[in-house]
Amino acid sequence: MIDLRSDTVTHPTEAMRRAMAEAEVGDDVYGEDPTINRLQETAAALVGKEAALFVPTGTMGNQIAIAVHSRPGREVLCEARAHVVEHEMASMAVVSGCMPRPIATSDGILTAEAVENALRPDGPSVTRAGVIVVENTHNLWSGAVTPLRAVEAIGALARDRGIPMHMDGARVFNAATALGITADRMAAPADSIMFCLSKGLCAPVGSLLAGSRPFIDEARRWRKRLGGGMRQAGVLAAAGLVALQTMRDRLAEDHANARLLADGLGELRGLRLDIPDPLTNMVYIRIEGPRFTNRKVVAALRERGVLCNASGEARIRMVTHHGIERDDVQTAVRAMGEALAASHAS
Ligand code: TLP
Repeated sequence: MIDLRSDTVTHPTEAMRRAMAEAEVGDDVYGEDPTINRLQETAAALVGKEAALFVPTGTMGNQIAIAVHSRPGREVLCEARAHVVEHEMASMAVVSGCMPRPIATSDGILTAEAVENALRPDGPSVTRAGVIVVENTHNLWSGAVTPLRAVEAIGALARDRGIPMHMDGARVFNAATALGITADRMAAPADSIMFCLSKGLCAPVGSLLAGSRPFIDEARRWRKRLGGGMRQAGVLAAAGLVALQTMRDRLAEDHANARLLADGLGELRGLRLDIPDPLTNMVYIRIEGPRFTNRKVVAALRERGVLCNASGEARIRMVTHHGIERDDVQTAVRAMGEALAASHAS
């Protein structure tokens, strides 16, 4: 099977498995797991923050950030298709008592101007802003990259208004790779950043939340509150360290393959690419014509050995990652041509 459903389907490498087997461990609730401590220090340095916290998932990292930065009765300003709105099970409402203020864009790139327009002057019947969340890369916008300048402008606005800014950097290394900059520059304007080890970096489990030391001290309490206090999880952190050391440099291959995929799909009739020239590792397409549904095409692709996800808004998402080679991309494009023909015939 050529599995293009997500970069989350990647498996740990041999080096990760060896590191996991040999990891030194301790009880991390007591702060005594040396491998986790090393991962946290490494992660903090990579994104240029004082401290970092190992969390089981990106969702938990984002939601802890919202809980620490905001408070009940406040708004979370974010792009309208942000993961914190679309895929985190209404956590911001359930866990933090916040509601989203989704900001619609035409390309997934949040600008300071758009955020400023969404901020309302304070008054007796106005809900206050609790935190601004910038997602980079932006999953539901074909892995769009918010340019550094835009992130810096939002950061300046946030500071000016005294509103914390969090970056959902699940794929921040993809963003940094696409822009040819380091992740610490991308993270600098944000008060906190979450990034995932278990996507394009191929670790089996885990994400990091990074920020100032007082922020991380509070985040650690929230992690425990949510049941995320892990014990000898150094076995997982060991894979994460290998992921950070060995897997960042190859993300450009995934981007090149996504571009190849977009180019191939772009030549087929019966579909439209959301963004014809993706910058990172995601391609979103829409199936054209009333006779096709994205689910039907996804099922026809599965029969041909290609897995991808039907997404909302009648779209299909395809994600490139470690283990997907150029040949697989070409096979997937051929399969899509056949799937469209088969869906048309049925
Ligand atoms: N994204 C997953 C699904 O939840 C959609 C995927 O397959 O892409 N932020 C962003 C931008 C994400 O894309 C994801 C996961 C998360 C946060 C949450 O990470 P996890 O899955 O570790 O909770």
